[in-house]
Amino acid sequence: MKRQMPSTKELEREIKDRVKSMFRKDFEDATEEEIYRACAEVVNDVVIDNWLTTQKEFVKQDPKCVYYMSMEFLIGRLLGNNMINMRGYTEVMDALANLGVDINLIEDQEPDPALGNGGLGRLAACFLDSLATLQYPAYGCGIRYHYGMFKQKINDGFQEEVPDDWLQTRYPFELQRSEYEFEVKFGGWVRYENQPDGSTKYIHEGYNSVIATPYDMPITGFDNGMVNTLMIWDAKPKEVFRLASFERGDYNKAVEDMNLARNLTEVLYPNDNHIQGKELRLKQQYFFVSASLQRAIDKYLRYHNDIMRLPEKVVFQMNDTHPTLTVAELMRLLMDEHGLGWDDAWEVTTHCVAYTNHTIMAEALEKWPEDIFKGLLPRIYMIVEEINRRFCEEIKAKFPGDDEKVHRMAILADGQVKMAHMAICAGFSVNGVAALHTEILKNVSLHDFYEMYPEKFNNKTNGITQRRFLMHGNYKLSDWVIKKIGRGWITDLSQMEKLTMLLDDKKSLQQFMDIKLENKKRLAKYIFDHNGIAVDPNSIFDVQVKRLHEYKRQLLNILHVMYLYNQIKEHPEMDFYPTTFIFGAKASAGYENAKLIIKLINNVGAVINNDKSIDNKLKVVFIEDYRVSNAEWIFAAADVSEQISTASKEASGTGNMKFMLNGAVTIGTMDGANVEMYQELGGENIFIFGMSSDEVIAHEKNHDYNPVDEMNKNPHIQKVLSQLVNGNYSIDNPELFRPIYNSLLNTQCTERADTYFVLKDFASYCEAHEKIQEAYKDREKWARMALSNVAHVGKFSSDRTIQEYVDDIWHLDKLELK
Ligand code: DL6
Repeated sequence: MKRQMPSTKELEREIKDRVKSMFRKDFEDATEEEIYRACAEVVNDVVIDNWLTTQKEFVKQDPKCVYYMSMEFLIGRLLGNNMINMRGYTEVMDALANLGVDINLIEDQEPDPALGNGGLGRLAACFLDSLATLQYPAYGCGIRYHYGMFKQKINDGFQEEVPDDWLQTRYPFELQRSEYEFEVKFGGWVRYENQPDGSTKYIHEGYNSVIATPYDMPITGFDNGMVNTLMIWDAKPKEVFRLASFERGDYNKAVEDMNLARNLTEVLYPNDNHIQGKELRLKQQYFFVSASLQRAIDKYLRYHNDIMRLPEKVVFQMNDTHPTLTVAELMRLLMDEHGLGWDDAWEVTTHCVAYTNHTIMAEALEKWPEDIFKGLLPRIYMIVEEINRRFCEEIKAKFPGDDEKVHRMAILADGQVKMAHMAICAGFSVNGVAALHTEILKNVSLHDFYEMYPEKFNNKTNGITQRRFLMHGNYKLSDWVIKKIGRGWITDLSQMEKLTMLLDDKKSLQQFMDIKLENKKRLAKYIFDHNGIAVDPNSIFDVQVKRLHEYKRQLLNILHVMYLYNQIKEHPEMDFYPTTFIFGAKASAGYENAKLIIKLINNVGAVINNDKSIDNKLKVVFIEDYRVSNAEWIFAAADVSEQISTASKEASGTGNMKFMLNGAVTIGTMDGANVEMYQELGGENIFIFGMSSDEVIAHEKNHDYNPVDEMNKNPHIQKVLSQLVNGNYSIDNPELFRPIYNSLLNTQCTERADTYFVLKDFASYCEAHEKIQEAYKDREKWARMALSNVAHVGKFSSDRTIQEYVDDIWHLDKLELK
């Protein structure tokens, strides 16, 4: 039976009792942190009961489960999310209010579990939310990084990285499960033994090993009592370091095992769309893949005895190439531990694994040097060699005489192990994450593979969860929508369509804009408290928040701000609607150009924000430490959403959908999921600019783009570029931004100047902004555009995406819950 959250009165009492029993304090004396912990335990009580019931039903109903294999789960804070999903948010808010405490301050005590970089990890978290809400059995499988995504400090405009010690105090929403520990082995060598029956036994020797310990986190469904599990793995040494090892002469090994365990799960690699190729990362990949597969098979064999039928109950979805070792490790476990021959093991594996591609960026395609791979995973390497040998034979048979193709597609080539090739060779499904992205995969980046296996390729456009990004982040708008169209949209976002009936209702439009203003005031206060900058909530809030990457073109945005500033200075009389440009972005620690762009944004802000002569028409704010928790407030307050990547480069984007859900109007290129947003919205409710993906791809192919031509024909560009290097924005060091200038213009400094076509799209971007200025001045028209965005957001729910994965790829059984 589903357990409900207690009533407000009961909650008041329970929270007070918890504070007393946990901290031996009266409520009045408790700190906010202690109250947060007490609330977490009260909510946990309900969650755990439902978790137990769900797991019992798993055993009874024996449904097929998906194991979502991902190096990243950017889950964000869980207290608020769990209260919403258990339908107890208002009750807890009221109980706390009755006790004289603001729920926001209590929620703010929770560390933000930042076990991911950006879009890929947040998508995984949204998928888990939708799976539980739709009652599909699922396990998230990942890593319990001790230090998640770094905290960003801005010091004199520069980004500084500060470790994120989120586990400093016990995290209340995780449960250590020592009863499900598994050994994972690295290094050593493989010995063969021929068996009397003619088969060969492979024995792994001389290895170092660690014990993988899972920590389970509950993933609650919305209002249905379903609780799935996110298992994140931590490592510990197999043997505690003992003097006895020393006496046996194993001192070195004991030290190695200790160090291996200590380092494995220490940090998340802070790279988005970029692979560093460090051996420790490969160790992390194998560690969580091996542990997760062992647990999955162990669970299966507890209730079934025919391992050949594993695909009937289990599917492993590989979130990008990071968990591709799933293929070879599953083969190893099936053959070496469960006695299958190659063909049977391959049959099972290729019916159990599926692969999602999340990028076409060349620097994000994972390739491991063969020597590192072989040294670290000797048995796995042997298996990869055999998969590769058979795969090359298959290519040769299908395309006789095309040796070039075989070389291009091989898993082992040029001294490297190509992970995407293995994922496609073994996966029964290969999907992109937006329609355009999937077309580019099929026709350009993975064309050889598409020719070989057209039936494997399919598209699953990304989505986001409306429970976190509207109900939790923007409760005022959420309540308003409930009043207007009821609650159906909470689990069926297509019902937002009903809001179209309000598009000509002036009163409703006004209420809608009043809510936006309230949210802008909330963000303005946050900005004042954190940045000391006073921004006018009546100005246009134009927002770009996402990871800093050159292809996402924050540079285009800030160059445009510099241009606007020039215009306002030169034409003080011009009719310009005051605008606040808001940025939030973390750059990878070693990504110099990206870090310099952050400094540029801050320096431009410092000049503009302090220039009294422009009468507050322009403000620039860089929000420090952009993360899931402050993101929710930012989306709620945005008027304009900047989605301006170079067409073809952003696989999908999901920030674009979060803004749309919150009634911001997009300025964007025809890239990723923007294309589908345009299709849903019609051209009149979105501002599209710039080159198409076909044009970009053609320029890249023909090498015929020269940014100097763009500069020469546009005096505004000339002026802005000259200001990059004349000290305008860096008086003490006029050369500071020279690398940015060079990246745009100087072919001697970069492989190709202006790789991401910033100057090419500049004029068209300025024009689109002029249209925004015009549109915003007509307040009613703007309200209609913004509300249209909410009304047409239905497609972009992760519930829709998950249902498509279930129907086309996973074929899961829904769990029946009473
Ligand atoms: O699919 C989720 C997300 C997309 O929305 C973004 O467009 C895409 O850039 C991102 N891809 C990655 C690739 N990571 N690596 N490595 O993060 O995936």
